[in-house]
Amino acid sequence: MGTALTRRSFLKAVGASAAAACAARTGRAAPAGANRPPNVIVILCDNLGYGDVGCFGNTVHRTPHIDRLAEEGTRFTHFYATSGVCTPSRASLMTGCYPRRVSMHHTDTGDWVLKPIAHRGLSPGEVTVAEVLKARGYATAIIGKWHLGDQLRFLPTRQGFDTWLGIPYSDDMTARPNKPWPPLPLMRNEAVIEAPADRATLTQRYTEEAIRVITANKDRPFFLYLPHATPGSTRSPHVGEAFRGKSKNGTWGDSVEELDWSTGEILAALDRLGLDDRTLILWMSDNGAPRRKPLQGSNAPLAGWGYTTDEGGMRVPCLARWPGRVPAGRTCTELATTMDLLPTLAHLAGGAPPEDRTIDGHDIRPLLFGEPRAKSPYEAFFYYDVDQLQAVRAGRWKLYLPLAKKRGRGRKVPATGPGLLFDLVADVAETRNVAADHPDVVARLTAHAERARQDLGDGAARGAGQRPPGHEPKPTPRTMA
Ligand SMILES: [Ca+2]
Repeated sequence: MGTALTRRSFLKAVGASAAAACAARTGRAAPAGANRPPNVIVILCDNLGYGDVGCFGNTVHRTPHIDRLAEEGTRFTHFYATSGVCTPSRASLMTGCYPRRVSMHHTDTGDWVLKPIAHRGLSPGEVTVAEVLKARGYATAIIGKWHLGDQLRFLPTRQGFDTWLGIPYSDDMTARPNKPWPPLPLMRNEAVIEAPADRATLTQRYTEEAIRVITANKDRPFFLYLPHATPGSTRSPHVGEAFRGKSKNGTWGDSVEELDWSTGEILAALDRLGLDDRTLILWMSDNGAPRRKPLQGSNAPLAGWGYTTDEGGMRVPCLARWPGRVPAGRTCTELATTMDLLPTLAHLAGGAPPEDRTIDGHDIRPLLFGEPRAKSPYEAFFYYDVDQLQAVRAGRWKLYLPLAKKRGRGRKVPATGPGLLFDLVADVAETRNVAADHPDVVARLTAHAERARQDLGDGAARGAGQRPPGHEPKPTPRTMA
């Protein structure tokens, strides 16, 4: 209860100042856009790999609209999701914290992602980026996949979002033998409006809804979180009829090209409504492309696949566009992460992240705005596979830790010795282990890892800085009324 009370007082405090700011805005006619906090659109693709779009080197998928974000904005080439899979990755984007900090690194049964009718959810006591922005007077909407708890009290409508159209978990979690799961529910706020959801039409309907939300809120700041269903977790992505069979890379390529179309529709709407120069678009993926036979997605030139702590599993493509504010045609090679969204957007909205708790992310406005000599605020970044700390990065170096029992499908590392050290700048594909040449670097990164173990925990050992998850003792399925 203590956490929830603190959260309420935080929201009350920032809400009061936002209300005052609103009154000041409406009381006097200011020039359009002057000092107005930006609209924010976060487009999150699901399982789309580092090498899946043209502006990150893909030569097969046609992605002119996403590439336009790079031409008119900044590419972040050392940008990380905090996990190789959905639930923990999204928990970080929402809270600005490592998954273990908010205990969303695994489910009650030790699975990596939440399944339907889950006991666990993101604690209602956590403060989401939607709540921070709502308290600053933003309209807030989520269109797409939530995956932070499917029980009523864990839904996005209870975590700062005014409206929701989308699915509560992954699109491959459908009714099946031996699982008492309901038909895949499409939700409008807290009601199921379609089950099973017609997955092939989701990207198109999400896009239409996004344009409705943008249009309805064109005169006030809005936060639109658009976590797409695709390419997603199904063996063959569900694609709209207009895009099926149109790419040169099967349904995976079709879905990437449909996502590109969607991005183009949103850009056209912003242009039509005159919102270009007051809208920040952040485009990214929640984790790398998983390994499939035959091959589908691409994490090139990074090594490894989604669902692991390899670079290809957790380093994702990221683009930022805000004409006049975010430099156009620039590449940022500094380390940044999805945890930076909450603190950065809080400051852009004239607020601040919650101060009564640890937030792992940083305000990266200097990187976003391309300030000369701006550096990554990260001393170190930690790679967890479910509950196990497997690697640490500091500056250009990544150390895969020696582990007696390494879990998951990632890179094999000797159980003893210093671990494997790679220079991610000079050796992007991690082909040369240079641990023997740099014992000082190994020692420094090993010390960082030890601090993470104390603070965030490792395996069954709880970290001193972990906060509890939400728990629903009697979970129910989301079904049609
Ligand atoms: Ca995912």
